[in-house]
Amino acid sequence: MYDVTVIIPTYKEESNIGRIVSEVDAVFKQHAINGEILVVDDNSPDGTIGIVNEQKKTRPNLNIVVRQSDHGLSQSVADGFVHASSDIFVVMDADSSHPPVLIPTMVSEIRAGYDIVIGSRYMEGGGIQKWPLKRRVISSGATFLGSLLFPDVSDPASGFFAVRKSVVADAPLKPRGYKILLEVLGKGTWEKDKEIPFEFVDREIGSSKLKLKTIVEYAQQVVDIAIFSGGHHKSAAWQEWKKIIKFGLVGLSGIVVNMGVLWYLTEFVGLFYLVSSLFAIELSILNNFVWNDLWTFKGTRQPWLSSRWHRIISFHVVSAGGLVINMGVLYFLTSIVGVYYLTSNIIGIMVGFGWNFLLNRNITWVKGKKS
Ligand SMILES: Nc1nc2c(ncn2[C@@H]2O[C@H](COP(=O)(O)OP(=O)(O)OP(=O)(O)O)[C@@H](O)[C@H]2O)c(=O)[nH]1
Ligand SMILES: [Mg+2]
Repeated sequence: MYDVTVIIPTYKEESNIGRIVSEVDAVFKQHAINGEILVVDDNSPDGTIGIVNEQKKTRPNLNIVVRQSDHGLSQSVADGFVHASSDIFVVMDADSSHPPVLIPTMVSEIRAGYDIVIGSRYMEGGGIQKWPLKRRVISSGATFLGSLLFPDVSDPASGFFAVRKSVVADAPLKPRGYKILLEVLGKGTWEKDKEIPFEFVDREIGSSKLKLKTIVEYAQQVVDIAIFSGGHHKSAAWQEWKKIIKFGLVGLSGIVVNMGVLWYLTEFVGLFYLVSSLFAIELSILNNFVWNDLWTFKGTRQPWLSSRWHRIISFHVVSAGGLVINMGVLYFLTSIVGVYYLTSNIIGIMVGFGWNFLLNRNITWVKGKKS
């Protein structure tokens, strides 16, 4: 049994594997960590396997799994979880994009009680070196999609992370594609996560394997986790769904208020219908605010917005923006693109809803200390 297993998935890494193995092992020695290095290779046709076998002669803590079927990065890492001989796993690339010096920190954070420790490129202090624009755009897209599921994780698509064995041991992982971390976050059993920043260094040698298929698989994975979390009400992603659903229900209640007030003021008070509508809109916004404040975003208030008036004003500004966006989409799709106006309006409502939800979640009710 080892203290920790560093899992390194490889495919055709003959020019990198020797270096990363000795670097990781040096870190183990420096910090007196009884660590295992587990290379999980997809039967690379180059010299990768031979180099690892050669190094094994002088490094008893180095092991290799050579996979013969179901080729894939995520599958390989999941296989590593099964073959590792320890209770703490660190996953990292072979091409020195991930700094081995962070391994001891990750391990001690797991020991301190965190279930998952993520090496983040997107938090303060982290970064990416030498990436072409195309890679940055694709990566940001992947990160954005992932953050819909895990809004509190800055880099849910990171390939560098540590995880306690119990998180993944019984998890129904469906590994595919490149982003095993998302799968672990979505299907694993965990409560506390921590991110530590690191500077991602692009590979210098060897070839990249990123393809269009990777992007499609990733989108499928996000949908799969979203559906999974709907049936597993303890998962982190479900907490986010719950807010979206509550926000939607509150929005529906707002429509009822709006219609009711419009009808009452026009029929019984005798106001001109557009004047009634002004009151109707304002009352529905107030209705939505109160429900969202007491129910949807309960317990997620940040001190600087802790006064209710700030939140009311912020909610009004966001709602006004949502209305403009809804009408803008309606106009654009109907008059410029030529879409049937009721269809345009459904799309407009959805875009406006997305705007309202995201801005209110991130500005009006900033996640922070409970008040
Ligand atoms: N076992 C296995 N490992 C893989 C596979 N594809 C990639 N890897 C390894 O996974 C790690 C990350 O792959 P990279 O190709 O470096 O991916 P990337 O960092 O997104 O792209 P680059 O810019 O090319 O570095 C490396 O250690 C690869 O050798 C695969 O299909 N099977
Ligand atoms: Mg790489």
